[in-house]
Amino acid sequence: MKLNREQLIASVKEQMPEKRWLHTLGVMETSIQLAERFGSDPVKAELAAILHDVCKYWRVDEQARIIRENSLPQDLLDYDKELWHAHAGAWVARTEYGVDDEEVLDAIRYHTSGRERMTLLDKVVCLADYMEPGRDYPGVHMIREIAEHNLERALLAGFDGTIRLLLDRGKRIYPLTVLARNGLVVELNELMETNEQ
Ligand code: DGI
Ligand code: FE
Ligand code: FE
Repeated sequence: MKLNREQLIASVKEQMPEKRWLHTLGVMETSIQLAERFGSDPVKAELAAILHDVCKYWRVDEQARIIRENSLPQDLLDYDKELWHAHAGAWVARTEYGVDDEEVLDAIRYHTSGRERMTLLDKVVCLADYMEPGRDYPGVHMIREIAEHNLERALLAGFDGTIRLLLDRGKRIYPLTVLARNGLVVELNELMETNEQ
């Protein structure tokens, strides 16, 4: 079903509590800003943001079913349930909302875990999720400040915080998150080397 922007917004809003909808509005606004600041497509960024948490509040067994029955990465099921809504959400965006732009689908799919070679759009949506105005956790001000001028460095600070939290709680880290973090370090080192030349 292909909905226009207003219909899409109304449908997504219906599927989550008010608080999570306010978060989604924050991610929409921040994704557009970051896309404009760092040269990504604001229309795609907003679309990915609208849908990024579409099934966050669906029952977890339903999220697991989507992963099992549609050949999504099965190893997700061995890791924290918080990771599931991103992959399930991309599947829902494609099959229930008719989104066919692979870049947008990837940005939804990897907004929680990240991945090794994140696209500009992946980074924008993932960072917007970390720093939208409603977010309040130690370190968020620093991330917002870094994001004024450096997308990769700000996102790295975000992943580092998540990884630290998972370590402190004795949880496992999904391998894509480690690859995403390492990938950003490599990108930042390469950028520094180019600047030195
Ligand atoms: O859906 P949101 O709450 O807006 O944010 P999100 O999609 O980034 O979910 C983040 C949560 O997922 C965060 O509380 C940490 C948790 N999580 C559990 N295991 C992992 C993980 N996050 C990452 N990046 N990697 C993991 O392995
Ligand atoms: Fe999410
Ligand atoms: Fe989110």
